[in-house]
Amino acid sequence: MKILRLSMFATVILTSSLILMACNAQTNSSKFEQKAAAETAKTTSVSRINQTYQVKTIAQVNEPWAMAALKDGRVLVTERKGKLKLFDPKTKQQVEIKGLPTVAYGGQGGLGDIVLHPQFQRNHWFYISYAEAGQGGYGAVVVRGELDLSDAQNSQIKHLKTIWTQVPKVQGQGHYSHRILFDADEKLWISSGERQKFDPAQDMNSNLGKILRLNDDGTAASGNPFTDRGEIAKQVWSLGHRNPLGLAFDDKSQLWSVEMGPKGGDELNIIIKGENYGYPVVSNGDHYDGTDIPDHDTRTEFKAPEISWTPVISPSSLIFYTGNQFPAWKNKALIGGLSSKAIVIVDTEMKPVIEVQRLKMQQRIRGLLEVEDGSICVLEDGENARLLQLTAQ
Ligand SMILES: [Ca+2]
Ligand SMILES: [Ca+2]
Repeated sequence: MKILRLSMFATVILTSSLILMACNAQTNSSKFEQKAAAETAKTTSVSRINQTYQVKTIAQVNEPWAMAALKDGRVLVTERKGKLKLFDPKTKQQVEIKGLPTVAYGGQGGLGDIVLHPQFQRNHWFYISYAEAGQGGYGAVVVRGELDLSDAQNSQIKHLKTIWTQVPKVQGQGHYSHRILFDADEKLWISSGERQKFDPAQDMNSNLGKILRLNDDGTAASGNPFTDRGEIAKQVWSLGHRNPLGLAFDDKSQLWSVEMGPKGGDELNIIIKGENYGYPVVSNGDHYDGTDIPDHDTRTEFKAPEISWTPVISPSSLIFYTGNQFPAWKNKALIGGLSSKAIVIVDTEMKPVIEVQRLKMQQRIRGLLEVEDGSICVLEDGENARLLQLTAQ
């Protein structure tokens, strides 16, 4: 009886399959589409990860932009209106650092990124980027200073010196980018946005729309690819960028950048010496007014992104996770997302590079920072934002 039931069941399945096959006897193209979809589903299910995590709130911050970690676990946070705060995630105590310069707050501008010099323990040097007003309009600068935390009641910054300036200053207060990062050789990397002016990204007399490689005093580093093209070009490592808001090295010391696309076409790029990333000539997105920008695959002389997003994620920041609290994220790219209100996890070792997990954060995410114990500090965007900490469950 049992056998009979099973065979009847098998017959039913077989019959349904035949009916399905009959229903699907359409054009060849739809078969190919189904096959492609099945393969995508297979890849996605194989590569998808589901790392668990807990979210803790450390503090309330106002229009924060970036973070840097001290060796003792405390975290520096910049706020766009020109404040620098120091938080202790353990005690939740906070101190405001004194002596900040005047910044051009407005639009996307204000106080921006912060990094510590690789020899910070010895020289106490730190670097901040911010928007300043001047002849011609606005532009980002990078300033080096000394961070004096010796008096806990009177923490301050001293001996500020401007070591780099966006050239030229232009009207408008968008697309500064001004992400800064040190590499293992103590070279200073700056992402410089095209300031919503498009063509400067292809103009070697401007450092807008470029990724730059400098010495720690702001002079152009030796070994850069355009040293024979004038003083500004000496700073340039790569060109044709739009608004690259995230810069990070992977575990093989390869530099990556996330770039906010126009309408569509957010990009994660692998950054290669001397390459042209195509903006504004090509983009997988199009202009906001609906004007077409040819896609990357129409012009192979420009370096195409390793992965691009339409609909967009609005990438604000990028880190590669190196710690042990979240094993499934080890050596993967974590991208903060503004409009996507997410943290997007990308496996850059897969070919092609693939998104493997998306953390729904309910709020626009502005900044990411891995700290000493392998937990991850997360900055929400805007007023009344929270400084969060992701820890293992
Ligand atoms: Ca591009
Ligand atoms: Ca396009």
